[in-house]
Amino acid sequence: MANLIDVKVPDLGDSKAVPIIEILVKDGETIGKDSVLLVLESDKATMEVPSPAAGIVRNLKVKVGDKLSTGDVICQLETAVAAEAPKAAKPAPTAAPAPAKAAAAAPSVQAAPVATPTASTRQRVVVPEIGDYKSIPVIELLVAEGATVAKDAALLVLESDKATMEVPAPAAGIVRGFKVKLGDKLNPGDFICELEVEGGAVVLPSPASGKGAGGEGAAASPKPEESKAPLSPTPLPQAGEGKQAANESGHAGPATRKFARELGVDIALVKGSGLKGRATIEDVQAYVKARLAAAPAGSATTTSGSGIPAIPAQDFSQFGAIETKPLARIRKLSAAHLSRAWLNIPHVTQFDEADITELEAFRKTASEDTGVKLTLLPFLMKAVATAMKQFPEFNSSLAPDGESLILKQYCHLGFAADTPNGLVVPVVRDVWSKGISQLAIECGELAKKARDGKLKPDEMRGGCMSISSLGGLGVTGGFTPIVNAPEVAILGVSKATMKPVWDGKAFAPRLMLPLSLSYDHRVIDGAYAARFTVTLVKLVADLRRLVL
Ligand code: CAO
Repeated sequence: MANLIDVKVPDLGDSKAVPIIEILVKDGETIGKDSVLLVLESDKATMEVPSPAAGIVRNLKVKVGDKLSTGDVICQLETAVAAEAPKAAKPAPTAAPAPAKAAAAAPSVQAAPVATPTASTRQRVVVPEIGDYKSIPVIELLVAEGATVAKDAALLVLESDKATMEVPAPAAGIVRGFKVKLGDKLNPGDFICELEVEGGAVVLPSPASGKGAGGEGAAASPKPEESKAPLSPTPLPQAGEGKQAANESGHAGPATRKFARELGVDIALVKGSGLKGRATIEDVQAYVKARLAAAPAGSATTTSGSGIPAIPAQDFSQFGAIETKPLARIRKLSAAHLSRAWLNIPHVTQFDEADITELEAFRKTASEDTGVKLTLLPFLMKAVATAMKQFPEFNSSLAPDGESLILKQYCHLGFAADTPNGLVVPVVRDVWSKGISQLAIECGELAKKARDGKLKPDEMRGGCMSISSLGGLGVTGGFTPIVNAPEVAILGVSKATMKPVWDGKAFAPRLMLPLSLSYDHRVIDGAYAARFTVTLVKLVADLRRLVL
């Protein structure tokens, strides 16, 4: 049977009229027990108010900016079982015991340091009284040893299950003896640091504080010391050098902070859209999206999120005149694709030479005989496809989980084509079943389409291996082509040149074609690749082998 219960603000200790900075549920929404209903934020603490039971939110009476005190009704909850309803008269322990404790922390944080005027210039700062909380992890350090802080500047952030608490500086001064580390678990009264102040007021912990983390008693007298350091706001070390902190206040609820930490996002860099510049989960998402979008495709090698430090931006105009030209879409796409492949695949490149003297002679006469312009490329395609049949791992892709190899029963080959807009890789289908003239015709058509920017997406998909031929451009040495993932190998071809080759009796002039075979070493072993190359070289040297 459905039952309506009032959900009230739990015991907030001494805090009154605490503003709502986030509402996480909607009227009519079905929520679970402990789902966070809203977030309250006082000057020094953020508190999430969880639902006391599972049910449907009804009559949500509050809005962001409303100021709530203990016992104020937030909404009603339609629960299935009447017996589960918490007693309205005692909302605090039932509704949200944890935030209640956290709430108590806020005034304590402010009240903990008790100033006792003396001639001393050192103030001792300890963790304030924060209710029943014990061993609260330090999740952010907002100052460092030697930093100059303003009064009330946050020194560090503690985060329990339900609340985030900043510990502020009780006075302006220079941070001394700051030994707290991220992850340290602190208790009320634990020593945080001393503040070297001008004017000389020693701040002792409240009587409830006990011993500090540094092992010094609450009443230990710090040695007087004078500071002439100028006071200025302390930079947030977490914001990172060279990066601009967008959320210097560091305001964010525990859930948002946790979300940001999971994504590796520094909350200080997230511009908050909430009250008082507080960052929300949406702000963290928007920040991540903006960072991803801001990284130009071509810079993926340096800023891809792979942890590789970005290349620092430079103003080239300081060295001379410059012109900025937008990158063509193809160039941007291929830049991102090549970067991914280069970063993900452990490449090995193997160099060899094939004797194409006979092939070249045949190519010329066959061109005349067939009336089809036969370049080297279709011959190489046929030879590569034939070698792939004998070495099927060259015709495979690694399964995304890295657990298996997907062997292909077809052979489509891509070839790199140089176009005015950049590199594209058209794919010739079913190379196993096609003759060299047919391959030459298709290569010619696809190359023309590529140059005219008329290739269809389907004509650039499904390749099993690629050939990158720079021979026509006059390149004579080897090079290291990048495997066109998810393919596992690519053959680079440079310009064939006449060379004296020892035939066992004498040096003979032979036309030698430099080959550069790059392969994915996760899939292909060096010996396997060597055997593939030897086979390929033989096939190219003697075309009769293609029909064996
Ligand atoms: N050695 C010697 N001569 C070669 C040769 C080689 N390896 N490769 C081609 N040639 C010759 C051709 O036989 C042709 O000569 P003839 O006119 O006397 O017959 C001439 O060079 C021009 O050939 P081509 O390059 O126009 O034709 P192709 O079929 O060999 O290549 C294509 C087509 C599309 C691959 C080529 O035009 C091209 O774009 N190459 C660049 C590829 C590229 O950019 N790779 C880099 C990718 S990574 O950035």
